Amino acid sequence: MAFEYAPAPESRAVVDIAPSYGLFIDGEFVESSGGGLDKTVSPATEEVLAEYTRATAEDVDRAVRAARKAFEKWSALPGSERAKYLFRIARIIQERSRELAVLETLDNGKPIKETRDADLPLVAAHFVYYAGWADKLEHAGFGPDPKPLGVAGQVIPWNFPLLMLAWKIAPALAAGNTVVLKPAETTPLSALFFADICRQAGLPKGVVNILTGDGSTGAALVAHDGIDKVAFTGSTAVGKQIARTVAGTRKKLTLELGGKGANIVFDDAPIDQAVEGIVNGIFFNQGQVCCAGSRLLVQESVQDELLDALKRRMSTLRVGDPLDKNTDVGAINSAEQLARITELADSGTAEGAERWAPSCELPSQGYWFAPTLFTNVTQAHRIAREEIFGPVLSVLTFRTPAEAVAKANNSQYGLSAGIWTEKGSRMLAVADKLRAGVVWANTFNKFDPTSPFGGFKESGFGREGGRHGLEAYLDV
Ligand code: TAP
Repeated sequence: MAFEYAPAPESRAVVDIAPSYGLFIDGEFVESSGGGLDKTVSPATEEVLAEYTRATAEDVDRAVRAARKAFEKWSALPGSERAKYLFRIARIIQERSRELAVLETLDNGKPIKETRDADLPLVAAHFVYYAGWADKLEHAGFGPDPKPLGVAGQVIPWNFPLLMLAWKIAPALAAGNTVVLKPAETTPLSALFFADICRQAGLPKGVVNILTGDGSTGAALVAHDGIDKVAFTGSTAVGKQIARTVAGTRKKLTLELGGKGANIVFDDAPIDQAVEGIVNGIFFNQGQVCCAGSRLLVQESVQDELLDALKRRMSTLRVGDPLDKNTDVGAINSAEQLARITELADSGTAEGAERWAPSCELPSQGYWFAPTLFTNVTQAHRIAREEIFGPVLSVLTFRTPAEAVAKANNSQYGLSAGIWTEKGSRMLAVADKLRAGVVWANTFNKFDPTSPFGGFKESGFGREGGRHGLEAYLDV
């Protein structure tokens, strides 16, 4: 049965969204040279939240020029001065975190519990962490006098809009670069609020420029002659296109692409703890996470016990109003994403896997998908190979550690993996053999600004976070 709901008015009141937004170029919100307006909607209610501007190639050129001009002075500032701005940005983010958490939840559809407790604290932590590096670059292990690259063109997705912005902007600025960033078309608002935070922090004009728009804006930015560095997070298909555009130019490139993470549960694992990790691995942010644990590999001897416990736990997940603090699973980000998830899940049934979902009422308005589990999955099934980017878990089994490793590595991707076992020696031995950029042991989806993150194979190259994240923005 479906039900109607309206977002809690008291939470909505903490954020003041303007009816429409311009582009943020050279420290000002300005009109486009002719790109027109698009609408961004709340995926939970389909309510229009605001109109934003679609940047043209001419706007891209204006923003890159502004960033180039600002680069001269910004890169010449002592690192300790750049650090002051980054610390100031971090502090303002902390002060405005309630407002930003509600904004992100409205525009993205993810539960407020997550924006409040995961996204926003991590965003502030990233700026604090890289502020700390700004005056210590010569000690970062990249030689005595590392130089910034210049202007960075950054394109980010919709799954963690403000956090992906922080991952890109904080290290770039700390290293002395200036940036032009394009957020995804379905989630432009937190980047526009971030532009306001840059003004509030007194950041020099042109150091950060925000261009809203669709894929064509991203393509124009990546292709622009005036940028020295491209940083992209998103789908592998677009990542390949970008690599082709950048090939043969002076531009340095980092790509953070898709994944099909294996969460491996051995028979000696603490089952209740593993169940929590599996749920967190695939239902956090509705599974719209590049490092999601979307393939569960369970040792045959504990399969029945684990699946019973997992189904019981999935039955307790609360799906619905993302602004409700008790909600575990929010809305899918867009109608297009919902259609992709639906199509892939249907292929699972068509190819012979067994589908299960707890009974749950989904709201009648908005984009929703119930937490779903597939058993009897083989490695040939599309749901075992393709990134679903939704709350859908594919379960496969194994008998020996060697078989677990072989199945985990049998993927075009290599971004993340999880291991659940009591044995430390097994953790280390298995982790060593997994071709995944991040391997978690007895936990999943844990992030920290000090830790590098990135993929192998078609999950991309380059690392974000930690000392390694600076390297992407320095001429070393
Ligand atoms: P993408 O199309 O890759 O979008 C990511 C970003 O790139 C967005 O800002 C997008 O703009 C922009 N973009 C699109 N085409 C571009 C081009 N030719 N040149 C430069 N920039 C371009 O991802 P999506 O369509 O939102 O999602 C599709 C699938 O990608 C998902 O189902 C999921 O599997 C995967 N995905 C992975 C990740 C991560 S973190 N690995 C993140 C998002 C999606 P617009 O959105 O404004 O068009």
